[in-house]
Amino acid sequence: MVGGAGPAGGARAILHVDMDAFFASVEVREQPQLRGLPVLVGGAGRRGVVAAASYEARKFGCRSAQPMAVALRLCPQAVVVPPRHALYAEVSRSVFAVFERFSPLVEGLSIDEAFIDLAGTERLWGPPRGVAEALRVAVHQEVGLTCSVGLASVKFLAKIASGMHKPDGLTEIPAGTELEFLTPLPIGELWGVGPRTQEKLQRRGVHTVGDLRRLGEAALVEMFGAHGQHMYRLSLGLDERAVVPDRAAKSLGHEDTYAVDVVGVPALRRCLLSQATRVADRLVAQGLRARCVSLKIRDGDFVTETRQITLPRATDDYREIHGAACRLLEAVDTDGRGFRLTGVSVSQFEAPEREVQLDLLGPASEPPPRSAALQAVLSAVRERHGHQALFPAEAGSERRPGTTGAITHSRPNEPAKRRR
Ligand code: TTP
Ligand code: MG
Ligand code: MG
Repeated sequence: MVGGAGPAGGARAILHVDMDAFFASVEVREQPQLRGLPVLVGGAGRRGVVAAASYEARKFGCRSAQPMAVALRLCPQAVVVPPRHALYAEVSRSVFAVFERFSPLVEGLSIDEAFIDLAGTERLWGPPRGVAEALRVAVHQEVGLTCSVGLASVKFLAKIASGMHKPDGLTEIPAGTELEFLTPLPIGELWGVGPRTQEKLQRRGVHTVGDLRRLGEAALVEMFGAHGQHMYRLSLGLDERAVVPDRAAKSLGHEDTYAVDVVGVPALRRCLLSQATRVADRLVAQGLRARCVSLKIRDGDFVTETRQITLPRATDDYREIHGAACRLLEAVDTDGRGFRLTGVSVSQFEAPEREVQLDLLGPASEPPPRSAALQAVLSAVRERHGHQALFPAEAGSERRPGTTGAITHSRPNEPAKRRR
């Protein structure tokens, strides 16, 4: 069986590791004079957005996805540092290399976080809690950064746990205590329980995970269909999703869940642009191009549609990926509908080298695709001026506040799974 069944199944030990104030901490490591100061990484311009805030800045209420102007009103003495994405990608690779020494089962969720399944590592490394401690020490000694770790029997509990004692914390939910841990938690802590679902549940008097469990499976299914059943299982601490190692990943993507539903094609296109850019950056960082682009979109009633398109040639160019996603969006009926989630993912990877070889074999081969050179320049500019620097003016540049992002991976023959 893949992955085990959760607390009842016994022995799984899963870590969720998330770096503390990642971009800001990297900048403090690079510029030690910033240590102890409120630091904001992000675009300083009129429309700049905070990508990361150091914990010193958070005391003033500063946080990711806030307009920079707002953050600076809260904390005028903050030091603003422009983002250097290539540096963060490099540091991320070092951090992941440490993770992979502890277990081959490492699944990246974003640039600064991963699930690590400790299955089978006990003989080599000892009990899971000790492994979690050793991993934290190794990351700190070798990369010079702190992280927070959650340890639990299933993925979603490990993820909740890692956020509980940030920064520099380790939180364990020992096997057998899952229900006790979950009972008092607010329902918003569960994966997939967004503001709209929360509101609906609160009207039924459901505020905590314990309340949700008491409401029962049948009532939840009646209210939310399959999603209700999923929530019920989570309320019991059951989450059978396996940790899928990145080496097996056959697609990568980025999706966002919005606090307020997104309405209208122009706004949706802006969301897709931000996602296409993140996907292209990851392709460039991994030296890959992809031929297939997928759009995932979920409306306020949880109706989810996915569509995909195959491009004439593999790309790592955010404009081509965005263009394809917008073509897919044209096939979605957007009239009178608000959308709570959008996502862009790519698959059918090719390494650029292979493409060049094919070009050499071809007759009177055309010059190397102009977009490849252009994409490298664009990545360099983004590195200097931040992620948002090159968004076309008409598309706007601000990430919507109150959103959560996720990198997605999926395996061949398996539909892209929703992750948070
Ligand atoms: P997070 O792990 O969400 O945040 P963080 O590492 O800054 O802080 P925490 O200690 O709470 O984990 O995101 C990782 C990095 O991703 C973050 O440092 C910057 C980037 N990011 C953005 O660029 N925009 C965003 O809206 C968010 C949430 C993160
Ligand atoms: Mg983090
Ligand atoms: Mg993170």
